Amino acid sequence: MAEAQGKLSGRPGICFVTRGPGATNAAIGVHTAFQDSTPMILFVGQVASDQRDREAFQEIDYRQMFGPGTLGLAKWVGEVHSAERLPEYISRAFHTAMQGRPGPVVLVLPEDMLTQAIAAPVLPRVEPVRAWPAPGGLRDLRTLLLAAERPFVIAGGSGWDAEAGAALQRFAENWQLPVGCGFRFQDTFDNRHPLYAGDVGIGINPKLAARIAAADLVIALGVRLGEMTTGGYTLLQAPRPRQRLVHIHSGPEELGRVYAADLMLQASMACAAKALESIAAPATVAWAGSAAQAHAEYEANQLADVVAPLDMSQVVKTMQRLLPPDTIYTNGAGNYSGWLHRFCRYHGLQHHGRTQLAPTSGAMGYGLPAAVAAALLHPERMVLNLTGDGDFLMNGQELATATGYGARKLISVVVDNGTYGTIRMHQERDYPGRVSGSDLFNPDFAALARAYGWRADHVTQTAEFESALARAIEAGTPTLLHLRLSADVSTSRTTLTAIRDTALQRVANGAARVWLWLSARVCAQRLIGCARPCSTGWARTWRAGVASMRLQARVHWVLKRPRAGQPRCAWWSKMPACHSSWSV
Ligand SMILES: Cc1ncc(C[n+]2csc(CCOP(=O)(O)OP(=O)(O)O)c2C)c(N)n1
Ligand SMILES: [Mg+2]
Repeated sequence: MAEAQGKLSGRPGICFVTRGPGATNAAIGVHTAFQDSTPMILFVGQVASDQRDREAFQEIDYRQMFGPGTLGLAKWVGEVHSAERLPEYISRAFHTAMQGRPGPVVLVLPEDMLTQAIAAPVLPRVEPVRAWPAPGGLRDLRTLLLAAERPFVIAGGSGWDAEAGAALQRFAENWQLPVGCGFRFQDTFDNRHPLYAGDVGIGINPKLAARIAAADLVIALGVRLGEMTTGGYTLLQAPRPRQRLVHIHSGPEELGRVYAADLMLQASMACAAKALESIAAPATVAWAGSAAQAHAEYEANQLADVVAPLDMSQVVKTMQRLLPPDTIYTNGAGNYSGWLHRFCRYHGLQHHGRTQLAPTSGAMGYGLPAAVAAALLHPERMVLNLTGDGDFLMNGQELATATGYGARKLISVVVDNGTYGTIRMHQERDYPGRVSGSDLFNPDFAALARAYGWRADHVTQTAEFESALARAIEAGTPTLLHLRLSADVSTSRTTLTAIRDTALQRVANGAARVWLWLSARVCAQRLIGCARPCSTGWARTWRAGVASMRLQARVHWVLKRPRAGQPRCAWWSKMPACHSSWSV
């Protein structure tokens, strides 16, 4: 919830937890804030100073646990030993959380320090110091743009405000640049704008992926260029992409961290876009028309085959049709989120601020608490949480928080497919037909929600969704919609059956190849009258070679038993044991 508040407000969300189990419980939120560059401060209790290092009750060394910042949890961990210095530490925590690349800070509060009475000064409200891009860098960027033929902008990350969102749009318009949004930062650029090309994340539109791969200049604006935004570092090859790369980011430590960009500019996003819109554009650009084509491909990707009885693309489109434009959408992790990413059109920061709360860390359980936080922070706005069944079960108890604190315009749509569908998808793809631990044994989510004081409805067919959602909006009280979806409907593009069939085909093809190879060798060996079935050219490594020999000899032995008196290939059995997957 604190992370979501940080995302929505741009100022640190505040979270207080007890020591030990409280801190470990909060770790997933800290990690989420780190990967999303969200300002957040976690205050953690600590054992009294005179008990330290005894592994006293619930004691943990939080500097070891959460720090240092380079390891990917907290940006900074401070431990306050004197109550007199609390203002200094808290002021630093706010500055650190908001400045440079925003992120989470952990402040540790030993028990004895908490009861001291002090007369420390109250420090002024912290406003983050912001960095503008260097003017020389802007000139270089202009030169790169003028030399480009197929430029592309990927925008996202944190630290934006409404003005910066509007400035980004003007920059794109001035230069007619196609713009994609980084993974789970889809609200950075208005998805309805004719220059919008789509989201650059999991399940990316293949045409968009091809466009980025074929670009000759990529301007990464605010995004970290992580694994999800770069298609596993393939759209932009690490460390030296094929495309020319301009990387603009608020954290100097992110610049050059993975990519050797052609131009790197350190700037806060609130300033960067305003600087970019001041770069003078020529009357015409070499790539005129390509942005319109990119947008047409985005629109074409909005079309999908009809799925019966429950069509998730229609569910998302119905949501957008019925819900007000400033609705905040939240989700966690799971294949279900793919429908939201593909079909929800976020409106751009200049219109309603952030409207997408979603973890780039892929933390399941994020969406519901984020939605509760959003509903309490913005009681005038609708908040819609789309969640998987596995995802919901991670933090479903937050229904009580919503009820207890009087959230109203809050809807949670649970996509119940009875499985950790993402994991099942991977199982079918790599080990077809071998399902392991991915089934879920779900409650009646609607009944569960009613027990928490929520309204609830079941939906099993596309046609039922619209009226159920309309009732939820009308009700003005938290409502859970329990959607039952066939587990076979794996993603917005394919089914489990198709994934399994393809994988089985691959396995069959592989087996056929091995069989042909073995048969060919056996035939060759018969032809040349060789007693040894295994001679040369087998596998590259010793272990694989040993394994293939054993396999070949075994198959030979089973299928082509040698004639009496003829020496059988027994020497292979003297080979050392082999532990490769080829073992037979
Ligand atoms: C806290 C956490 N645990 C585990 C994972 C790994 N994981 C990613 S998606 C997923 C399954 C999601 O299941 P569900 O919410 O039912 O969505 P579905 O894929 O079925 O649509 C899992 C286990 C994760 N991302 N986060
Ligand atoms: Mg599921």
